[in-house]
Amino acid sequence: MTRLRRILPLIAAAAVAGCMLVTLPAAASAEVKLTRIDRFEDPVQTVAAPGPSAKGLLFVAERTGVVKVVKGGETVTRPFLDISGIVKSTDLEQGLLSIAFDPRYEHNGRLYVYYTDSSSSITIERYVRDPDDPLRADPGSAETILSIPHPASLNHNGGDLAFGPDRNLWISTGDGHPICDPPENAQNTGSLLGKLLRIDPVAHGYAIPPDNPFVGGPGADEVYAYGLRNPFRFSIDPRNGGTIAIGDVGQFRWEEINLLSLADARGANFGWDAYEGTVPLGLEGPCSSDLPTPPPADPVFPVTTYPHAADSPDEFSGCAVIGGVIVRDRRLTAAMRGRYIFSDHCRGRLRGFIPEVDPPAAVDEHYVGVRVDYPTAITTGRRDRIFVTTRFGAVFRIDPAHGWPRPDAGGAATG
Ligand SMILES: [Ca+2]
Ligand SMILES: [Ca+2]
Ligand SMILES: [Ca+2]
Repeated sequence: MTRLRRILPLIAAAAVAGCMLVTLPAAASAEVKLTRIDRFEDPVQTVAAPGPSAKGLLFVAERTGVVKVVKGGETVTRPFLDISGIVKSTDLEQGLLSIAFDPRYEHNGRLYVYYTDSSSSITIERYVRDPDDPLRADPGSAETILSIPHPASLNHNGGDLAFGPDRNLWISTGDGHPICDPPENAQNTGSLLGKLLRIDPVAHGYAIPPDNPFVGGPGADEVYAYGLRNPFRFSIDPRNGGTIAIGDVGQFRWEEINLLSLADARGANFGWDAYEGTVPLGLEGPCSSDLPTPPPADPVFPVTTYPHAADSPDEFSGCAVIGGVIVRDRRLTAAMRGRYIFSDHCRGRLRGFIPEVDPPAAVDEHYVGVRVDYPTAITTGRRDRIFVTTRFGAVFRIDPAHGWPRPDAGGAATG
């Protein structure tokens, strides 16, 4: 999200002007509406934890390093976890960026946090729930799982965390530089920057899944896919063996969504920095002193891209893609279910397409009728509810626009 360097002053100025917190109502034709859960301080992600002990709980990560829990619609005053003392700063793209709960959370109480530490390294750390209090993590349980030195601390820190249906922990990292990736981290399979990583957290530290693509040969064993610029948000839909969708933030021209089955993503090269979107990056302008990147032999191009500057008011455009999720909430209309929805940090309109993986394609892409101000994440919680987290505080749930249950919702009892 390099352009946040330019965007944030604009955001700050607009906030001063008092015009930041307006959320437009759903359009008359919208199939969904937004229900506000609560307000938080610079929230980055909203997730649920599995298991009976976390039933009815919603966890909201704030960029300062605080994780709050919402119970029964009320935000609990005492934080679930507070690591603000070790999160170095929230300048530009730093801070606590993501959290993920272990699929076996009910039994092991483990959760993982992704943040930038006092030396600006990308840090993945594990905490354990307080055995006597499901509304609190034990701050003394911290264990660093992975630390990745980061050369340009303010930009391209990634990063997202998610467990896949394989029960491994998937991690997205930025390329480590504001523009043009001068060290060619993204194309270097020996670097952990500009990557999709896949590790198996064990009792202490992590193991390498033996079927990771670079095990037994050149390339870091943690790497599952490469050629990413700043994959700020990705998600894994568990159906059919797993589908991964990665929103990779572009440089000056193109934002992109990449979509693949987990099997096809193995060893995939998403193209950066030979390509921005589907366009060769070239060595003009600010990249004129960069080294040329040989075009990858077999790059995986995005299923959809959108430009920074739109030629028409109806065209999707923006500054930094916010990758989302495939809709599975059975309360929503048949037209919404199975659709992948995403947004843009600056424009905030939610957009969706039908994801196809064989071959990868984005079909029937259009707006879904709602927008928010400065989204930071679109995530799936319990019962497949979808949450939209926004920069200036509001967290929303996506609900049916016309009441519930809908006649075509099927399986209404799941709600
Ligand atoms: Ca470069
Ligand atoms: Ca290797
Ligand atoms: Ca790409």
